[in-house]
Amino acid sequence: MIVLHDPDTLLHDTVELVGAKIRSALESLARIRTIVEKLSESGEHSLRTIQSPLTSDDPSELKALLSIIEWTHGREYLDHLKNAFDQWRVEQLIEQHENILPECFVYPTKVHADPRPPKDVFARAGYFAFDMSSGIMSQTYRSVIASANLASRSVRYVIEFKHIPGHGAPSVFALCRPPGHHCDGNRAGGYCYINNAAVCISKYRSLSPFAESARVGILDLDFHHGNGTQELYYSDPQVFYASIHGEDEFPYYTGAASETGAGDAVGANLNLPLATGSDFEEYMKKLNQALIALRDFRPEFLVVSLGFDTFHLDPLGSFQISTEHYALIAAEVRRVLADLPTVILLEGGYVLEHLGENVKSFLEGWEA
Ligand code: Q9C
Ligand code: ZN
Repeated sequence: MIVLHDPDTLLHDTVELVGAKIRSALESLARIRTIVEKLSESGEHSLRTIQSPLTSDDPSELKALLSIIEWTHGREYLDHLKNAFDQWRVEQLIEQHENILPECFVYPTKVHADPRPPKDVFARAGYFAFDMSSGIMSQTYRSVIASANLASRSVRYVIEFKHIPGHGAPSVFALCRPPGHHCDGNRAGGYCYINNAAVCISKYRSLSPFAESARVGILDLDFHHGNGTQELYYSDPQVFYASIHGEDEFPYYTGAASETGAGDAVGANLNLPLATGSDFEEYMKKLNQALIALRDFRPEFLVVSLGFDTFHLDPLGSFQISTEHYALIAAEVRRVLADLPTVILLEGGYVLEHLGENVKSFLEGWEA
């Protein structure tokens, strides 16, 4: 399996608010470090290092990526991610590792149905975010762009690869960080700043001769519901979103089975919430349901949002999935959908001691 990585994804280093305490975010740079280490020592996977367009000499690369990101993300929001930290820095003397966390969240009122972003940088942070786990530090933008770039490059890889007869369709695994599935294009949240799955879909459509009509499937296997991805494609009949996630868990306001899509897209959104503490057997039933629905949609391209916070020891999850199970999960996805070119994107997963072997197990099951 080809695995794409960019060292720039390690630059972002934030804090989160838990209770009344600020602590380093669970979504840490050590996650990528440990995965890269594990995959390089095993030698079975070809780990390729990609250069971020922010460090490239060719300015057209950045322009091209931004135009793809802007299919689904607001310009003002992206400018905020890029500039918030420096705006604050010129106002006062601060340290490199300090973070911008929201002061005041936006909320609808009778007076302002569609409030505009405020001037104050901490107030803006609350306009462009929905939680306190998604702070902006000096290097956040660099990692966010590197992460989105990995998603975009993965699409090129799977499209350019030859389909070897007798093997499944080409697939690539992108070591994205920060993750993406909680971002809806105008708000950061749940450690996510740019929706990398949406970047894949826009990139795929930009390369497809019948852009908007390309049918795409998304399989979201992170422990948390991908509210951002769901929101972006909720009324898009050409995109099928399927998610298996913890019921009544973060992000709390979405993920119910009753959310099935809007307008022409009714039936193209499938939420399969699982009760707290669900085990592998229960998980596999939902997985099979998701895979059958995706197959019946007849997409031509698949994005897997892959979180390892379904692991039994994960501090943010409650499912009883073990390292060996990831191979079985991957094999099952491949058994049903192997004819689809697939990009796998890293989302969550927070047990540093097991993250590398869990990823390895998944990739082994995928290739078996
Ligand atoms: N006590 C992903 O897995 N809340 N995001 C953390 C910590 C945010 C999870 C609170 C959870 C976000 C990509
Ligand atoms: Zn998650």
